[in-house]
Amino acid sequence: YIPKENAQVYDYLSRLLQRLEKNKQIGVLVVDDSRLTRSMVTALLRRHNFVTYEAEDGLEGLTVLRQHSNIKLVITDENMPNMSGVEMVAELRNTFSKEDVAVIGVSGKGSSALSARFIKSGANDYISKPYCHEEFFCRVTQNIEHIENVAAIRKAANTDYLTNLPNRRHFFTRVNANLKMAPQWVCFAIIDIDNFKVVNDTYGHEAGDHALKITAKILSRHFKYHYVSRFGGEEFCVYLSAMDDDSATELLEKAREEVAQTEMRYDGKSFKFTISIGASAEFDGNAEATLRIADKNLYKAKQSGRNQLVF
Ligand code: GH3
Ligand code: MG
Ligand code: MG
Ligand code: MG
Repeated sequence: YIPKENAQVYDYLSRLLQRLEKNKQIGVLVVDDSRLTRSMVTALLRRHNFVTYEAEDGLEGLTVLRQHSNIKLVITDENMPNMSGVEMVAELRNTFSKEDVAVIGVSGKGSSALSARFIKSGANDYISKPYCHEEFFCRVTQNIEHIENVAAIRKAANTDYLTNLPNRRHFFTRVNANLKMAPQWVCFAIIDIDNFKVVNDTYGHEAGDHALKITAKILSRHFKYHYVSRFGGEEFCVYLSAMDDDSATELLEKAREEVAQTEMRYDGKSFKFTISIGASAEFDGNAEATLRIADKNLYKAKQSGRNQLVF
């Protein structure tokens, strides 16, 4: 039993400890031409477990930022030789969005015009000197949490909740990015579980869900060098690249065989099922056309008795 007041303290402390644990993975870059200021600010940050980096002007700041992908926050002064803080923020925003790297501009006492310039050039926040440690850490934590929340939302928007595979949206984003590099050979394979309705009807929806997760794992293993996603329902889609028709056929057949041989176990029950695959490597720059052919081939596979690949 923990008394109510103690429970609140306990809750606060455990959140604080979690935060400090997470901070060990997070890089913070301090950009300032004064060595004394840099070492004071980084010492403060290290007390909260952050990994710290330093740069003495905007130009060096950009270089250090590009070298370390763990940097999620930049705290910058304005007046520095070579490149000012505001100039550096404007420049880094060409590469890093506000959701990837947060920037806090440090402005002098009563200099609200500078605070506004920081925000306009792309800083997430500003802090005015002199500041107390409590305000400093409130702003640092708030900005870090903003970055983390956006990353979590992005991941959720791109991931299928049941199987943890990339979802259809992410599939097309990735495929389109890859197609921009003009690959020589491109193949899409649509995979559909056979008579899956029977699995649900016979063993229950939960057993069906479990079987979908197992199938996703098998497919991820077979297509680990390619790109597999859950397209919806009991349907998956694979984007194969950097191969040829024969090796793609072999790979797809192996995946089909393993699913057919796998004993799905759930809640004391055990069952098996098969998959049908429609694939196509007829690609003339239009991915949708290739997918349409793959889909037609899937239909043919179903028509010809299921548990087979039509390429
Ligand atoms: P076919 O061989 O022609 O593909 O037959 P089928 O029964 O697999 O196809 P149909 O499209 O008739 O049924 C698909 C079934 O997949 C119906 C639906 O309940 C089930 N299903 C779709 N998504 C999920 C899911 O997330 N979990 C579970 N348990 N079942 C799902
Ligand atoms: Mg200065
Ligand atoms: Mg099906
Ligand atoms: Mg289906």
